[in-house]
Amino acid sequence: MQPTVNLDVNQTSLHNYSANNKNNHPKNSISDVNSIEGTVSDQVFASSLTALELDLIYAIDRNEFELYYQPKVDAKKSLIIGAEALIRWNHPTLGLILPNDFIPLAEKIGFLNKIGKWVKKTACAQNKAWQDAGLLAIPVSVNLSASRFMEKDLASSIKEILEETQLEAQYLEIEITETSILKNEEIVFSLLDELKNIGIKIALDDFGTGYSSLSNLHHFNGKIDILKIDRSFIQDLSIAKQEDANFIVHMILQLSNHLQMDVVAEGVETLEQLKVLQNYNCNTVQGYLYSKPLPATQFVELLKKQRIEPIC
Ligand code: G
Ligand code: MN
Repeated sequence: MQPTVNLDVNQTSLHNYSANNKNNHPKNSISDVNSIEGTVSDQVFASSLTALELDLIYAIDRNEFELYYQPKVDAKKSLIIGAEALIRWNHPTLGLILPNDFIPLAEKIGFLNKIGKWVKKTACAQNKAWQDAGLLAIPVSVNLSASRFMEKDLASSIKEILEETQLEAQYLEIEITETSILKNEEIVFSLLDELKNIGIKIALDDFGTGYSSLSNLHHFNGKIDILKIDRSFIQDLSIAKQEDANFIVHMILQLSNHLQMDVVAEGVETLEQLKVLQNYNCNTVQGYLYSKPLPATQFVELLKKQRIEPIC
């Protein structure tokens, strides 16, 4: 049985990692970890999984997931005003695996719900711990995949996590992609209302990449608080050549201003990009120019300083 995913890791170690490795898993494993929802026979189910998928099932119990945090910055004041929590998988033999390489697998084996809950709970508990330690109080955002919208318990599960971790709702933000919204508008709308009632802010992630985005945006008036301009537009910003990207970003900023939505420019990597954004009055940015996503132990050092300058 060969893993079928294209992993951005050492391929040799991946191929050496045969399905026989599952003998290393604890006995009665699948029932024990209680991770798979549904009534499929454990054995049949287990034998249909790749080695990597099996590993995924154990990753939470083995403490292999980790959240990294990337600051959102007020570039005018050089202040950290938020953070995005991003999941990473520290695989015991394959090393660091990025979400694009395992979230689709998790979705396939019905494990996304569980990972989603782990992410929210960990981000909320971490944020609360930072606040309790007297550090800067900032909202931390988590990413929600399209399929999570189809699950009925989402709002109540978020409420539960907030209660459990004692984090105030204003310090949790949810990032959703516009494509996921366009797919199931009705369900999404009622969910957005529920989340709004809890007091959570909603950001539209990768904005500009879905086709009908601009014309549809006014439908989300009052439902979406923040637009995150996709990094593909930011990458093309230029002072010398006022090309399409400048125009599109300027237009998104004007529109969001009109709709009273805040804007975050994501993937800002250069001072030139920052300059163009600031010329258009966009001061909230996220990207390598300030910081890569960092493990909690390193992010806390940024939080202590509160201020952050571009890395030049
Ligand atoms: O889709 P979303 O915006 O949630 O994706 C966040 C991803 O973008 C993370 O994996 C993060 O590592 C990556 N990222 C963050 N800042 C930058 C940046 O400045 N440039 C690029 N190329 N990627 C970035
Ligand atoms: Mn995001």
